[in-house]
Amino acid sequence: MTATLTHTHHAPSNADDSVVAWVETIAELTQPEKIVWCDGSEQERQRMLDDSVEAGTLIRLNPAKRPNSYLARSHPSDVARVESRTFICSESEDDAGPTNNWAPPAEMRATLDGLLEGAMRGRTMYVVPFSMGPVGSPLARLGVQVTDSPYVVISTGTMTRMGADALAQIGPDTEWVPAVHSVGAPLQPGEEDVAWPCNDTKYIVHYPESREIWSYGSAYGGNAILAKKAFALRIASMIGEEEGWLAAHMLLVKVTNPRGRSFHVAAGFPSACGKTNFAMLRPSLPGWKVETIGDDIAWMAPGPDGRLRAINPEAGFFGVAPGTGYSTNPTAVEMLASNTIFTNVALTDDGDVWWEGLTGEPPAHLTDWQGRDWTPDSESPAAHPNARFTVAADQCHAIADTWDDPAGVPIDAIIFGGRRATNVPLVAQARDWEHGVYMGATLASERTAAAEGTLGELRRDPFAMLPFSGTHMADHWQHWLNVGEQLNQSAGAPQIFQVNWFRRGEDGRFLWPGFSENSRVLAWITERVEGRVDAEDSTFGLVPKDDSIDWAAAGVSPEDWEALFEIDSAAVGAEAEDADDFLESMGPKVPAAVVRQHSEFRSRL
Ligand code: OXD
Ligand code: MN
Repeated sequence: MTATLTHTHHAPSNADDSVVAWVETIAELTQPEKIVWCDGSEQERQRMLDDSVEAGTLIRLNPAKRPNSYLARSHPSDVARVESRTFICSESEDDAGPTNNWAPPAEMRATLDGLLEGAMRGRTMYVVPFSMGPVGSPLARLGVQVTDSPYVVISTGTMTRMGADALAQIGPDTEWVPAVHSVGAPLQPGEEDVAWPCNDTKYIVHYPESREIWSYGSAYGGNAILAKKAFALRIASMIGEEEGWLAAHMLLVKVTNPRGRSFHVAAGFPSACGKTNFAMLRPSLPGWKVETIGDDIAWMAPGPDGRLRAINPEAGFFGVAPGTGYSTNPTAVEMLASNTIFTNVALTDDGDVWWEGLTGEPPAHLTDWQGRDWTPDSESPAAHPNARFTVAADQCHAIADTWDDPAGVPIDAIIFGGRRATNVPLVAQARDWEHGVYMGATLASERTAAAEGTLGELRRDPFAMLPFSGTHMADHWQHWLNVGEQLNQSAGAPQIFQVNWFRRGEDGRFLWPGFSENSRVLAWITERVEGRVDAEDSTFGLVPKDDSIDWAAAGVSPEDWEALFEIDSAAVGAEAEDADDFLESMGPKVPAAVVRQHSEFRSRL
């Protein structure tokens, strides 16, 4: 046992004792062959990439086509976040609430100790310090992940500010989040490794009181890159509720109108509803500019001036590849031209990558995400529907100059959206903050491939945080109401809106073209913020009036434009009843303000 511990003597001399002691405890439990402290340097990254190619975890893509880029193929059983194996183990079950899996923390600790005992045998344990948010920003938070997956180290190196600078921020009095990760596949002496080690048993566990994360059995995305969903959303939502700020599953953009005035907008959509496409929107509207700040997570805190200021705590994009193409998101396609890790996309015969939606025509032959021959006649898609790209934020040429401003950006508008074939209008503005919180609380969307479950099924996804809230969902709503009270309307507190790009006609056609045409809706939103255009009240909120959106220029017919706002009282009524059940299922903590907004919604019907 002590043999493993000698390795921690290689801890950087400035590593805080609290980190060193924790690393030793985890090493004692998991018994790695060696321990490596990551410094985040280019050389370290290149060495790990080269080693991963040698080990078969990564395939080097053709450097003439895709310089410095790699393909990973996961185990076919390890392809998405596993919400059914994700736990919030608060002392009291009520603090996790009805939307989270819960187990008594002592019981869970015993289970995980059993699984993790010797789990890293034969492997290297990497110590990965990281900062969420610009290093040293007052809004940033620190964490340290240990992991036995080089793929996870490489990914965390892209998705966070990882390495020596982050470690140097941790002193004796610094709070930092410890995150333990093992793929759960120890190697016996002489045993050959596999390309994607993982375990059929999976746990992604959060302890709110001690702010710890423990993950076992998966190397995929949010299950394993713990800085992202586990820290920046689940643990951060707990910290935010205590400290008075918001951890939101939201993209961030800077929008500049033809008069040169800029706005910052945060937008929350459930997973795989096009957040990255929206974050990199190329406006069809002449003279407008949209620049990217983040595509997945926003941390937002009320400032002393009564405005809400936001940072993107991440440093890269872990986006869904299928559906990212020249016609839907040319900025992303250009961003992925080099320095990218792809996971579960298809390989072309000349060593490049392809996925459904990248181009109109698929190549005549590919190797699919599982390494099998593929032709356009094949029955299954060439790329897994949840295939991903991992790329640094500064690869995006639409990145805003303020994207890593340590002070954050002031938010002018907050948008909620989902994938809704029916009922929900193209856009509606909340009458006030409380109404906006109601919009967020009752948000629903059709299920996508980013998580397990039946595709297309409608599910409530309040604040797009259903899989990501570390607290009782109703407490989360109350917290939003509380934060709203600290904001100052006259100083420019954000207005709240709801959008739906996905409404379909009776024939199943999308009624709105989406993508670059969404700039028309975004422009309307900023004009509402400025008070330049009128709106009219409707069941869902304030909707555009007098053709203040030029829908004809977007190629939409007058009938379709009307259908985008149509209210089928029977269908909306049925949905309101479903919302009754949903609010009921949240239990007695549902804020009175949300109940009041719901009955107001019903009475307007
Ligand atoms: C993501 C998700 O990966 O929401 O961003 O699933
Ligand atoms: Mn997400």
